[in-house]
Amino acid sequence: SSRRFAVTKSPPPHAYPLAQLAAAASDKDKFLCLYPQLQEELCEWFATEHEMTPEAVQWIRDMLDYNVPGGKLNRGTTVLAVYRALQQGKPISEHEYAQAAVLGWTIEFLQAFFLVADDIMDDSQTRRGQPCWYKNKHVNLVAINDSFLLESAVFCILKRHFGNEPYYTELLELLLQTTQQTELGQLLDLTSQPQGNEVDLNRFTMQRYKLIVKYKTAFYSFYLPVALGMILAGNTDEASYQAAKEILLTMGEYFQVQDDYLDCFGDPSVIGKVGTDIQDNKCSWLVVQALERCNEEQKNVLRQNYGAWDDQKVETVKELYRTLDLPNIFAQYEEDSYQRIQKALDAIDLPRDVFETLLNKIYKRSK
Ligand code: DMA
Ligand code: MG
Ligand code: MG
Ligand code: MG
Repeated sequence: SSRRFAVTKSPPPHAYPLAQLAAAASDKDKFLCLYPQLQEELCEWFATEHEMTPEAVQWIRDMLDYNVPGGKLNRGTTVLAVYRALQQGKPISEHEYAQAAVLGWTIEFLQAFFLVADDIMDDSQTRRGQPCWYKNKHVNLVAINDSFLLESAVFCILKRHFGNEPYYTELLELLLQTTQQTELGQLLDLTSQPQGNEVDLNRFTMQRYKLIVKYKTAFYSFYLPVALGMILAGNTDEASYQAAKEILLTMGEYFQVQDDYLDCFGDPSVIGKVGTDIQDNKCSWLVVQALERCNEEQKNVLRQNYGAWDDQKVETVKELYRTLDLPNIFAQYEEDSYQRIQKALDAIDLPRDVFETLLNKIYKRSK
């Protein structure tokens, strides 16, 4: 209608690197082909439309390189895999690959936003084998604003590459909703213990745990990439989104249980980060499991040692976990989850290989 006006007009995207895409051997390589273009487009946009100085543009360029492309890229490449699976053999043009990759990058930018902020809130030291962004002397709390910029970049990319598509609003609303769900999850995670008081072990229940991880991890890590791929492939059947969501949230829970296990028992040189869950007083899967198996004396050990930045106390908690056989309990949980998810897959009529590939990427992961 005549009341609508464009608040911002995105210039059209640069030409996609089609020859490079055609030559790339793997999905991951195809995916990586698009990153330099997205970085360039953002920097150009900030410089021309928003008058950013060369110094500010350089800051953003470096900040993106530091925080966006260095992860496993599982979430982003899943969009490609889902999109391909839903074509059911129909050949995909390099242009369509490029579009799917760009959409995948929106999740990687969103993830970078969550991680930069998460590391500040969790008092973490390292991420992806390097100091957390905020730990750099020249960055410090500028990282808070950088995390906001990473989030807003998601929506610049989306508008520029999908703004004219009929399904733009669906993509936009899904990304907005998922961002909010993740932030709510972070709230539950960060407030699972009241600040400054003695540790209240009664709050570490499986019920609370499941709610935290559904919101802070499962929506954005598992449902989002698959749902974006489905929207891009033109799936408009609401029931199939519901069916996918149910199974993907289960996978997301399993993934966060692994993250919690690795936080305590993983090899920092492999997972690229040093664990902080015990120090941070987190409602981790391990502490919930421990409490279900503790006698009163062991409960007291937890009460006196959990939630402190004290290496000796942290070691005492880890020892208790070993005494309670948690590494084996975890291995059993991992096996059970795998079987449970496989079974749920028998009942779904979406392309099974999408979910299987996802599941096999995370099953028994060490990072
Ligand atoms: C992960 O929580 C959730 C988000 C939204 C980043 P976490 O703090 O356990 O993640 P990590 O172990 O990677 O710091
Ligand atoms: Mg963290
Ligand atoms: Mg956290
Ligand atoms: Mg963790």
